[in-house]
Amino acid sequence: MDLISRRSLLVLAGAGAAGAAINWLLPGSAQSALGAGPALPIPALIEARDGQPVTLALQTGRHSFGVGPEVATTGISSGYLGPVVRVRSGDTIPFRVENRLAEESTLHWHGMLIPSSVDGGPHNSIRAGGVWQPALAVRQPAATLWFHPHPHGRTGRQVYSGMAGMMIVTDGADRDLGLPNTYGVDDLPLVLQDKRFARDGQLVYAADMMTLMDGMRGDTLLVNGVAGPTARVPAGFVRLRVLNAANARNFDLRFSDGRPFYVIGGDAGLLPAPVELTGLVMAPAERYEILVDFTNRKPVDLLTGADQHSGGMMGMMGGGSAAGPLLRFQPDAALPVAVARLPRVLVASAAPDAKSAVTRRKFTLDPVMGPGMMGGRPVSSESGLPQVLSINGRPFGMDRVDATAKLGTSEIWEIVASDMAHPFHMHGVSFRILTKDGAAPPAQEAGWKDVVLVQKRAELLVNFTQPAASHQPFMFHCHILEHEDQGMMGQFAVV
Ligand SMILES: [Cu+2]
Repeated sequence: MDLISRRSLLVLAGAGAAGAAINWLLPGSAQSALGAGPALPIPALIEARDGQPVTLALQTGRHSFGVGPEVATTGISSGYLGPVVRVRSGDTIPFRVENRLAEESTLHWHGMLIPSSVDGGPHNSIRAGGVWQPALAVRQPAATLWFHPHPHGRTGRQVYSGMAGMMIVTDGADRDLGLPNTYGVDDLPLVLQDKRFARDGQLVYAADMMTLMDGMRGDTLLVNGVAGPTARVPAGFVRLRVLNAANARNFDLRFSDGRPFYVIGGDAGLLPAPVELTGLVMAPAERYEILVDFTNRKPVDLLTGADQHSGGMMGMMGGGSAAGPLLRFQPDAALPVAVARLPRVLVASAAPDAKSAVTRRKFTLDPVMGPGMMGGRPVSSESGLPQVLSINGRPFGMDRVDATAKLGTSEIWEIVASDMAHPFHMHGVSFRILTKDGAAPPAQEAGWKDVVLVQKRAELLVNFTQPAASHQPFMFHCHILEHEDQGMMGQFAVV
């Protein structure tokens, strides 16, 4: 299949997206040249257009991960994972989310700056068989975002079984920067995950206490839902939109030949200039856009080291996060090179002004201390999980608002992690990292973000631009999903 005919298969909003299963597209037919693994699957692209409905279906399915038989999974308009939805800043997209599961769910738009009424958190529950129709007004700069279920107490299990998709925001200005932007050719989504499989090939989600405390981790590394794929790429600069969609593990990325790569964007948008690195740690839910130079036409593997932050909580666990290759890149001289030089300047951004903050708050991410912690804690009726984790000593309470910010202001939020590193996320906002463990953040984390890996302490300058009524507040939580489900989550209103 050539590139033209493949692109013509891209699913357009309002047409083929009306709830039909979206088939994955494969990047070229001669994929297996050097890599032994399968071709990197490229999710179908939905080009959303102002006012045109986009349907996404939460559904069960079957999927082959490339390491065993086809097994039971879930997906979003797909047997596993979901499409990439590309939206334009300034447009308003009427989404139709169909919950075809046999249980309650939600669909949270992670990183979107939208009011809490359409955020897709636990307060936007969709009953089994139900439909939710939020209109999303896209008013934010170009960025790589994502969407996943966020039901009270069941997020870990639902995301693990396969429901996650990428959202790309374009704003017009990003097209003039000289960045690779041909989807599936030199602009590739990479959804990183780790899974555990039983002997019969079924996905294992172990809800025992040991797993819950360290987070659900696996020994099989996946990219876009398959193990050990190969991506055919042009022999020039290629843009990788990397999403850590794992439940709990941090990825420690580098290339097998040690080549440098260039971070051009973080969670919430592009950086002022490319940041040259040879290694990059990505916490759960973080996104980075990176440019990689394949001009030398040599195949190279993207690797991850072991998760240095695994096994910390109460010292109970012994790790269990595999190191190894994620995928192989095979440069192909037959593919057109659109970008042969590294752009020097990207998007101007002012330094964060800590003096603009109207107040300061402190949140400590912690186990609930006290006797009986492993036995006698209250059990969530939704998840059946003991609520043993907390923020400021209080497990998540759906009816309790933990902070109220004033719309249009900024605050400094100090986040403290006493026991292990926690990836901290806030809904409905972007923030700047002022300090991480007492120092300025590294350049790749100095832009606008919505997730920060807190090892000991971080100070964030948070912009509250979206309204959230107290009966329907935004969430702030640890993005180790088993921690979230066990109570390491709070709620804030913006009024
Ligand atoms: Cu955590």
